[in-house]
Amino acid sequence: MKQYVNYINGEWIASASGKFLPNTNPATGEVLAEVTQSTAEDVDRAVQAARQAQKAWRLVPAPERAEVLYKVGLLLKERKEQLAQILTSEMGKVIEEARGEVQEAIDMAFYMAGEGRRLFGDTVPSELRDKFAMSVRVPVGIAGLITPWNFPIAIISWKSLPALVAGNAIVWKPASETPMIASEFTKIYEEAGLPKGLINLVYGSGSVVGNAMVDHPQIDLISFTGSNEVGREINARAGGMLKRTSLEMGGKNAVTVLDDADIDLAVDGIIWSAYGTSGQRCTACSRIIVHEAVKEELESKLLARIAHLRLGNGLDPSVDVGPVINRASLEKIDEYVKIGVEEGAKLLCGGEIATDGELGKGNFYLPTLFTDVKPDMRIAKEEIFGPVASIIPVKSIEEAIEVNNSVEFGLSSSIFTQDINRAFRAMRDLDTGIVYVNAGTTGAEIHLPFGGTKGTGNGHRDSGVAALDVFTEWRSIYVDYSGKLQRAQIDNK
Ligand code: UN1
Repeated sequence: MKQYVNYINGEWIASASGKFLPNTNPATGEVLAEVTQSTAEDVDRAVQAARQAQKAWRLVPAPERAEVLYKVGLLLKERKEQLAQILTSEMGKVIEEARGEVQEAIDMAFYMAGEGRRLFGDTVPSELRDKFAMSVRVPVGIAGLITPWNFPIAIISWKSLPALVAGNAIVWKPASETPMIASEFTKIYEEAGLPKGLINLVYGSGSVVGNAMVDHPQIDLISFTGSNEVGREINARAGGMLKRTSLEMGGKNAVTVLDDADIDLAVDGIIWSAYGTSGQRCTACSRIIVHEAVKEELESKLLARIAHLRLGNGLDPSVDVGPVINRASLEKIDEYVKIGVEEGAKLLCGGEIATDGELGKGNFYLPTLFTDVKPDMRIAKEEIFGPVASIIPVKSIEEAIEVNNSVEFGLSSSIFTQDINRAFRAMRDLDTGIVYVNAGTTGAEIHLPFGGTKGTGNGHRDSGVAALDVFTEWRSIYVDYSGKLQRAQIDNK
């Protein structure tokens, strides 16, 4: 059985704990590998390595740091297919989506490599004579990255690439469910010539490794993507230490379909964003807010499409919907469906664990659609993270926006309309970090900020130039070449 071990200070090494846990394929139940389970001591070793390495790295000119990122991009591109296969086998998403996800990491690598020659600050005129004023970005130091299994290569690329180009070192805890792709990504950094100690991969649980990272006084910031519950705990623990945290948590994203919408296009957008990745995207559409005038048409067209979705192993290119990540997740989804039925929502299709033939070996849930859902039902408010969507009928755009904004999350929203005035109102009033017009709720591109409002985050963003704000401090610099003491706000007034 292949064993996956940590990468600390440029060495591949198992934890002294001696403990290993199996990694399974969610489509087949097959055990793929065993993974070392680390301790707080491993985290400390990783931090010491990172600290040492960062001392030199911060002095390497950013364009030179970026050379490594370009190589990372090239290696990712070269290995796109191999990485996608690994990703699908341990995470379950269908192969076409896995390729798309690797592409997201490739795009991010080249984009952030370009930042090596930008990392823009401001130069501004000083209010005093013979004085120069500017701001520059400086690295924060050691970045602790805690990443989820649903986008196991894209999300680490959003975090690690800006961290490194800005001159930081990294301690990374990937999700326990996706150790193989984490190892491959780390190997790519190694092969691209990243000096040892700058990325340290530490496998293990959130309660041991994650907490040790959050509590470690020499980790300067934590960038986390995952559940709301864990994000809150990280924030509370880190807050006491005044440690910077960048948190990207859940969503309860809605597609709004107005009465003037192109319904066939809306159906395409909903099917892709509600059932793609088996609904396991933070950006997945789990609410469909529809104008009552087009509700029936939308329902029947959605049902016709759902009936043709093929469940199965994501490595089979004819499959549309893969498994969900594990048994616990499958049970949670099923629990929510039962809650929905009890709350009085009308189940239109699905609503069951799929057990037919080969599907019984994996964690498959039938694509599920509820209708006549009320905005205050639990299935309309809480994140389910599975292939379950709820239709909520409304009477107007005003009501649609109100329903969209009524949840505690604020990641993504979408509106289908052909009326430019309504589209612009929605762009102004939908209170999410990402808004789509005439497209589903998924499909963010890497050069814009990714993140959300309210319970989705804490004001920071992944990806885009905004990611640099997480991984840098601003330093404002004043150079006085007048040869005398000049007092700002006083001597020039
Ligand atoms: C996530 O679900 O956490 O916009 C990331 C999208 C993808 C990224 C999703 N590009 O759906």
